[in-house]
Amino acid sequence: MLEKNIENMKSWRLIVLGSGYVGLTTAALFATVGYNVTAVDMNKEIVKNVNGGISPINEPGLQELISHTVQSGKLKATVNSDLTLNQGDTILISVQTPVGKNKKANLSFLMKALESVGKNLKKRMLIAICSTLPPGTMKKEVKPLLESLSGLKVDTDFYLAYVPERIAPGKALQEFIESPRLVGGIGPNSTKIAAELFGNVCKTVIETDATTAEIAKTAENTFRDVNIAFANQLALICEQHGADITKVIKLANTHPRVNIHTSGPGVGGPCLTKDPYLLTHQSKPEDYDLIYTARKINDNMPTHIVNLTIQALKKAGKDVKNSKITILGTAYKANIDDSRFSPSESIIQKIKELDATSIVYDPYCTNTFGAKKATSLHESIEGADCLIIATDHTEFKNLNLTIMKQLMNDKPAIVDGRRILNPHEAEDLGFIYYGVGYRKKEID
Ligand code: SAJ
Repeated sequence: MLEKNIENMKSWRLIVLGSGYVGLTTAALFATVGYNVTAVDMNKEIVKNVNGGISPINEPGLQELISHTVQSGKLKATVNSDLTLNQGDTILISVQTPVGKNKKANLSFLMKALESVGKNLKKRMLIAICSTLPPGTMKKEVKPLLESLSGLKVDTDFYLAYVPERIAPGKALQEFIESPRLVGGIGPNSTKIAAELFGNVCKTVIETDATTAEIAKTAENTFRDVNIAFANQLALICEQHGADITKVIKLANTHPRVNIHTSGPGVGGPCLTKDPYLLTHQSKPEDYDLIYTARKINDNMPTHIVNLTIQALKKAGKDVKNSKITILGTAYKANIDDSRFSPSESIIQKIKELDATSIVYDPYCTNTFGAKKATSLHESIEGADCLIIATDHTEFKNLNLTIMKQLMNDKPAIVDGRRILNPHEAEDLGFIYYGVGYRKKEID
């Protein structure tokens, strides 16, 4: 029976539940390799755009795939999920699993999706969940719910697997195809059939069980978060000793088994700020204090940036109150238009509380977190007392310091949260330069 299922796989109708940036990437790629795909979302605007051949998100290459597959009839979108689910052979679930204010996973979107899936579950269907999950969710929640709603048995009547996404904004298509894809089934048949399906798009598929895949997925970003927290603490140590974090990390990383990440103004984005909480869901902070402490260290970096700003302005003989502070970048990382959970939000908020004037420039993002928006770098810098570099966009790496010096107020200050400028060049030109993990040595 399983062999027969796999043989007919290419004729399967795929339903992708949740058409955010993961769901749409999934839908467009499966449609491109020849599957009939229906992307489902409750947001009518997304559905309208996709059916018009327009990508609702700005992801390199996705626009072309969507317009091509919609035109060829392989991809369509709908808001009508119950009717659609009935017609599917495989349902891929990629709804959001955010963490709430209490730092616990909010699985309500997933549960709602599973209820419709469970009611429409037919024999031999494959259900693959791609959303990030707290460990144990597949076994303890998804499996029992689907079995009880459908009256069918997993791994014999229908197939169920956890296939976490591993794609980063800005390179989603390439990473979907090239990053090894973990496939953790609830039972060996489920693993095998889901691995076959994903092998049609992903170059490498690694078979495992659902719980191991859940832990591995959340461990990846938690590892990065803890590593960055370590780099951020090292940065503070460097500041204390008048050393430079960029040199320290470069030297330490010449050790063949050391790979310290980069310090900065804090950690943003939808992945690293969330996955540590999913990994430790249902535990007390004291049970896994390394992970929680790392989150706290990274969350505290925007405050450190603001403290450096206060110090820099003080050195210039200026009060923060009524100073004009320019923030370069609201995107959470370089060269993307995504500002979700960006450290800039907290920096801007704190500057406001200090009664300073804040102005923001970002070549990609429209979000200003309530600060005034400048439409050009020139406009943002003119008359500024201090410049905070919050995002390492390529445009900011090529700043012309001589021109900036002419545009800014007397005794201009720079707080380099990304360490993209040359401190010596800035200091030689007369800037008061502060950077994360950098303190000018008094004696060489
Ligand atoms: N950051 C640092 N120091 C570093 C690396 C990142 O401060 O050394 C900051 C970034 O500026 C950003 C945040 O951390 O604010 C997150 O950065 P990220 O590069 O990890 O970017 P994300 O959040 O887009 O992470 C995604 C993740 N992908 C998935 O969850 C599927 C992550 O696992 C990838 O490693 C990353 O993209 C990537 O490589 O682009």
